[in-house]
Amino acid sequence: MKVSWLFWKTTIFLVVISYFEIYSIHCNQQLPKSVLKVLNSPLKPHIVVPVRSTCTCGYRPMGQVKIVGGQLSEDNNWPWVVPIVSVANGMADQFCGSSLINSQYLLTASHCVMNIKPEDLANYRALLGTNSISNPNATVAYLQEIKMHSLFNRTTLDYDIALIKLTKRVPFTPTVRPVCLKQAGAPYVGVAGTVAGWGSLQKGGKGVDKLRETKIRVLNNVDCAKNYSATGVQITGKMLCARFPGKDSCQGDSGGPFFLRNRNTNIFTQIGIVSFGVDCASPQYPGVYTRISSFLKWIIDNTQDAIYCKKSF
Ligand SMILES: *[C@@H]1O[C@H](CO)[C@@H](O)[C@H](O)[C@H]1NC(C)=O
Ligand SMILES: *[C@@H]1O[C@H](CO)[C@@H](O)[C@H](O)[C@H]1NC(C)=O
Ligand SMILES: CC(=O)N[C@H]1CO[C@H](CO)[C@@H](O)[C@@H]1O
Repeated sequence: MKVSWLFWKTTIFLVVISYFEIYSIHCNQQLPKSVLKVLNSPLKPHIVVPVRSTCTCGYRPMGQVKIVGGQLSEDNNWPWVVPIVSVANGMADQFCGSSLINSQYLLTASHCVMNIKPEDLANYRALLGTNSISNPNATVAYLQEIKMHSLFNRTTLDYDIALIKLTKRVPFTPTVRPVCLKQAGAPYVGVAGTVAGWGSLQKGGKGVDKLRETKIRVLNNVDCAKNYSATGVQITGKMLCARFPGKDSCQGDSGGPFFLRNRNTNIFTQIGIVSFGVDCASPQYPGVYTRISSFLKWIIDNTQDAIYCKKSF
């Protein structure tokens, strides 16, 4: 008699559990804590992309599209390319590049911001809506917080990625717009894209006022590692290499975006962040970029309070 009761108790318990399991799968709802305790099974955490707006990422008004290697960009050519300037000396000194990825965050390289202390954030500005540092019409944004990747290595420059949170949400306009981060078509070997920055045109040179852009082509990591093998530099899976003979990103371009155009939709997607190279424009040493496809979850996790445009991921 007792055994039988235990049997029924167990059966009812299992039925209840299965019910909740089925319920949780079909309804995809948050279960009450008590039920979770009973189930005691790891519910797979899923990535929650922050609130989406109806805006379009990676889009720029047509009629301005004009890409020739190494040319001066038209002003407002790239609504998501944002210069970070230092104003510590009383003037705007070009500091690093970045890209607008949502309503309140810029994506840049960790090595750009690794020496900025929280109390020094007031010495920096982000210039929105312009491709020229001296443009008086730029929308000036202030920096609130820097989020570096915890695994960033200053020696190897692995995990060279960081987020800059602005003090306020940025209204999107035709000249201020985020780039998409959706990584369809990775790993991109052989694909050509654009890198844009204000860095020097030659090694050791001074930065330029107006944004410049270059078309470069993605190379596979194995060949890239061979090119770097004599230097002791490690090309890791978190990196992506690209080159174009005679044209490369240079110092000062750091943190800026490397992006691709979808030929069918004319939508631009960022796939890399300018990280490092040995010499500027050296065919022997391709430019090395942070591979964004490796960091989508990290980006989403660290920008939960932002608004993304639809199809950002
Ligand atoms: C700034 O805006 C004014 C007024 O719209 C315009 O006349 C001027 O050309 C702009 N300057 C630059 C550098 O874009
Ligand atoms: C950075 O990488 C080097 C070389 O792999 C390693 O020796 C060092 O411990 C790393 N530093 C950190 C802080 O992880
Ligand atoms: C291993 C190696 O040296 N690979 C390439 C490095 O870059 C030069 C210049 O582009 C190539 O010719 C090599 O094949």
